Amino acid sequence: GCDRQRFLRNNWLLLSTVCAVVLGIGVGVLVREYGKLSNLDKFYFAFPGEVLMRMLKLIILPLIVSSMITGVAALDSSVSGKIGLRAVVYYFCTTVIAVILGIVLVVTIKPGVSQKVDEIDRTGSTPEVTTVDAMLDLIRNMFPENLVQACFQQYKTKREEVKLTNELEKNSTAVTEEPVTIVMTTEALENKTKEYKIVGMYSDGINVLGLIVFCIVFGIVIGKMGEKGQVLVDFFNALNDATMKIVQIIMWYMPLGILFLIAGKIIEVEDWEIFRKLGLYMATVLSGLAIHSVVVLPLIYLITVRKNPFRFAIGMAQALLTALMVSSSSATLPVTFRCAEEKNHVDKRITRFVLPVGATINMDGTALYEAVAAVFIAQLNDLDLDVGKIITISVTATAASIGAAGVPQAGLVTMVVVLSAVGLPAEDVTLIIAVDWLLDRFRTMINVLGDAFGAGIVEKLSKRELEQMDVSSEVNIVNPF
Ligand code: DAS
Repeated sequence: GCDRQRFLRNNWLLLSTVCAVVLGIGVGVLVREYGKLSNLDKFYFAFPGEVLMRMLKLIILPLIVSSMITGVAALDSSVSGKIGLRAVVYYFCTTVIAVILGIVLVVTIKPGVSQKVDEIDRTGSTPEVTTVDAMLDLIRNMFPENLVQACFQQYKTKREEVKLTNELEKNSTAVTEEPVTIVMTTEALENKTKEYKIVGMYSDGINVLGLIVFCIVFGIVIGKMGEKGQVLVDFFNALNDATMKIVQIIMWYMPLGILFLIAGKIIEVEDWEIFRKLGLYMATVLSGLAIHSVVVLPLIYLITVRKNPFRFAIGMAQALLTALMVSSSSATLPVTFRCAEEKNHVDKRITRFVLPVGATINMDGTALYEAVAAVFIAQLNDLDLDVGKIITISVTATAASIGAAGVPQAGLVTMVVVLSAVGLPAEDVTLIIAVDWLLDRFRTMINVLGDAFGAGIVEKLSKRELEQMDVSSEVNIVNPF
C-alpha cells in the first residue's frame, strides 16, 4: 500500500498525462463520429490544446537564455570546451547512425518501388530552396543581426521567380495582363531560362540557434569576469529558478491541454485513406525510429554509462509523451529538463548545456526520416540510386536535420534540400505531406530521447571534470519540484 502510494505521488503527472492521451483519443473518436462539428466548431473545440502550446512556447525563451548562460558561466572554459566537444561528437555520431539505419531499411523494404507517383495525389505547395541557401541560412541564423528580433523571428530564404523581360513583355501593354504572364512562364520553362531572385524572409519562431550562440559567448564572458560579472551570473541563476517554477505551474495544466490537443487532431484529420496508400513508407520510418530508440541509443548508453538504459528512458516518459503530443523539441524542452534532472538525476551543469543545444541541432529521428523519405521519393520516381547518390542523401539528410528547427514539421521543409541535392523534383515533398503530421510526432519523440541519452552519456564521460570543479562554482539551484 505504502509503495503504491509513493509511486502514485512520484508519478501522478505522468499517469494523468497518459490518462489524458487515452481519454483524448476516446473523446476525439466519439466527437468525430457523433459530434457533427462544423470547421469553426472544431477550431473552438481544440482551444484548450492551443493554450497549452502557447504556454510551452512562452517559456522557451527565458528557459533557453537562463539555462545556457548560467550553464556556461558555471563551468570554467576549459571544462565547458571539453563538455561541448563531447556533446557535439555524440550528436554527430548518433545522427549519422540514424541516417545509415534509415537508408538500410528503405533500400531493403523498398516501400516506393511498386507504386507510381500519380497514385498518390500531390497536395499543397513547396518552397524553393537549394542546398546552398539552406547552409547559408543556418549560418545566418547563428549570427542574428538583431538580438531582440532573434527572440521571435528566424531567417529563411525564399526564392521568387524573376519575370523574364523580352520583346513580348515590352509589347504586352496592348494585351491584357493575364494571358501574357502565362505565355511568359511556359516559354521560360521550355527554354529553361527560369530565373530566381533570392528574397530575404523572416519567419515566425524563435531563432534558437542564434540565441544559443550568443548565450554561450555571453556565459563564457561573464563567467570569466570574476567579481564584476557575479551580479549577472546571480541574475540569470535567479531567472532560471523562476522559470523552472513557472514550468511547474504549466505542468499542472498539461494533462488537460494534451487531452484537447489529441482529440482536436483526431477530429480534424480529413483523409485517413492516405494512410493505407503510404502504409509501407510509414512502417519503414516507424520501424527505423523503433530500432534506433530501442536498440541503437540504449546500446550506446549501456556501453558508455553502464547503467540500465531502459530505466533511463522510462524516467524520460513524461517528456517523450509530450514530444509525441506537441511535435516540437523546443516546446518539449521544459519537460525534458524536468525529467532529466528530477527523474534521472543528471547533473544540472550538464543538462543546461546539452539539452538546449541538443533540442536545436541533434535530431536523430528527423535525420532518419529525411533519409527514408528521400529514397522513398526516388523509388516513386523510378530513379536509380547509385552509391554517389546514396552518399549525397546521407550527407544532406544529416545537414537537413541539423538545420531543421525544433518546431512542428520543420523536417518537411528541410526535406526539399535533400531532394534537390539528388535532382529530384522539390515539389515531390507534397507526396508525403498528408502523413507528415503523424510521423513528425514520432520522430520528435526520438529527437528528444536522443538529447536525453546524450545528457546522460556526456555526464558520465565528464565525471572527472565535474568532480574536480570548484564546489563554490557549482550551480546553485533551489529544487522547485
Ligand atoms: N518536429 C521537429 C522537432 O521538433 C523536427 C522535425 O520536423 O523533424 O524535433
